[in-house]
Amino acid sequence: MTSIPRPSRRSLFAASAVGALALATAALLPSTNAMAATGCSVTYTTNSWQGGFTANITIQNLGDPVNQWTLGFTFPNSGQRVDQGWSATYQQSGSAVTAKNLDYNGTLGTGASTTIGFNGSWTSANPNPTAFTLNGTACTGSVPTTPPTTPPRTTPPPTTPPPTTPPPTTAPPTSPPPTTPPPTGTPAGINGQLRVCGVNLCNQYGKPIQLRGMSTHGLQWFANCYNDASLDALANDWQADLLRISMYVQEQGYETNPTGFTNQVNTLVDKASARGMYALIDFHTLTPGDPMYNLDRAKTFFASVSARNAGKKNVIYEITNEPNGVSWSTIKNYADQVIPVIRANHPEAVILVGTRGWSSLGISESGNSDEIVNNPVSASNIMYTFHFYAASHKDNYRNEVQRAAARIPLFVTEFGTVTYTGDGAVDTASSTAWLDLLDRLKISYANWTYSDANEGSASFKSGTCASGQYAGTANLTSSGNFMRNRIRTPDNFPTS
Ligand code: IDC
Repeated sequence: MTSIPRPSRRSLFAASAVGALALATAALLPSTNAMAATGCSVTYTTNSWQGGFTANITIQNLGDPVNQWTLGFTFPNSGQRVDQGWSATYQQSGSAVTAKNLDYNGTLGTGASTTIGFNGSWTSANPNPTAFTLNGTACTGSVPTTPPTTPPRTTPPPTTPPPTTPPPTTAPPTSPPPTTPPPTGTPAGINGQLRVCGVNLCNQYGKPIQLRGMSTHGLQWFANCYNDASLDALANDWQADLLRISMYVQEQGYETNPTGFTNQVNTLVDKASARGMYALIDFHTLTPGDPMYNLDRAKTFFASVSARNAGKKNVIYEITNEPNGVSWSTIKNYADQVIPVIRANHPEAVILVGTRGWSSLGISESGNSDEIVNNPVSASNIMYTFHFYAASHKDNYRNEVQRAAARIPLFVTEFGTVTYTGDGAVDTASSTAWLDLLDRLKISYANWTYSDANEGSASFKSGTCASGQYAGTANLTSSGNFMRNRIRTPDNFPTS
């Protein structure tokens, strides 16, 4: 998304020149670009904190259909700024802001709406703008009492006359691209929207389930391992329920190209969704271990991906991978700030919170789960993460996981069959003991890694991703063989 230049004489001039050009062009374009007198209706909601905010803007076209649009509004306070936007290209001159459609959301039929948003900053106060224009027409329209002309996505047209009350469908998708439901019979198709129930993860029927799947390696290094062929193999040959999408923040990751990595994550969410897998979005912090170092990046990233994926039932958010060298109260403080950013856009999604000592529930830094039980994150529908490497972490870790699992909801978002270095031989006895325990407790897991990295934890032999041959066992490492055998056994998800 465009970064916004600070106002100057030059940018003011440039912006008004562009505005004048747009007006002149509109007069020459077909009538589909003109707004009818009834105009538009805009809903602008914000989630604000000291100095910053996230804004979501739903634009409804109440006039003739358009195939491109520009929304205009003015901030009431001079210290308010757009910093990073999504689903539109933003420009700001002084207090005046315009947001222009992107390719995929330019077309708005009569009654159709679209949602865009941005992260902003403020200095003295943060009142919402109240007057909006769409293609120059004031948005004074009220929301029509009839449902939008686009049909609700899941309900086929009724054969009997429609009831007089609007159908009790879910809210219209808040962000593009349009969400298609996961395919029938797939893990996401069967289980639908997940919810934390007590210490378990429950499916749409309120029954505890366990998801079993794989984690990507760092997207910045192994992008060539994540494509239609590899994800077909994961969904169909491995029968995996879950893809964890590991987006490193440092080490040449997100911080070097926020837009590029955000898009890469969204593309993989779509590929997992199309195959009926759950998509776990991992904000892969590691070094530095203090999640607060990445707080602003986390807010920006999660505001964007949660708005973009809000219509999906198969998306889970992991807000920090492995905090280390910091207290539980620091992690909790981070969680208390990041969770509301996601909830503002995607209220029903399950959110996963990392724990102290590289997500060891504190054990690797001489603590235990009591610190979480005594001071839990103040949000519902969340789970705590636990990570282990089977050749390094054994009985004392297993005992604490068993103890913690009775008291707090756990999700193993990452584990290895090898040592914590990510390399070495598979410890089959310890890996088996771990997975038997997780199966018994119905704790979901993702294995590190579904990649061809040259290290013992990788599932594929080096060079596999270049060859494009993922299905079957020919290119698997020992770890890959072990994990494929564990994951592809039947799930038997409850369906009522
Ligand atoms: C490791 C990778 C390795 C890479 C390194 C870089 O396997 O190829 O060079 O990260 O930081 C974790 C981390 C995970 C580690 C993994 C293995 O979440 O990023 O991946 N590990 O060391 N925690 C415990 C182990």
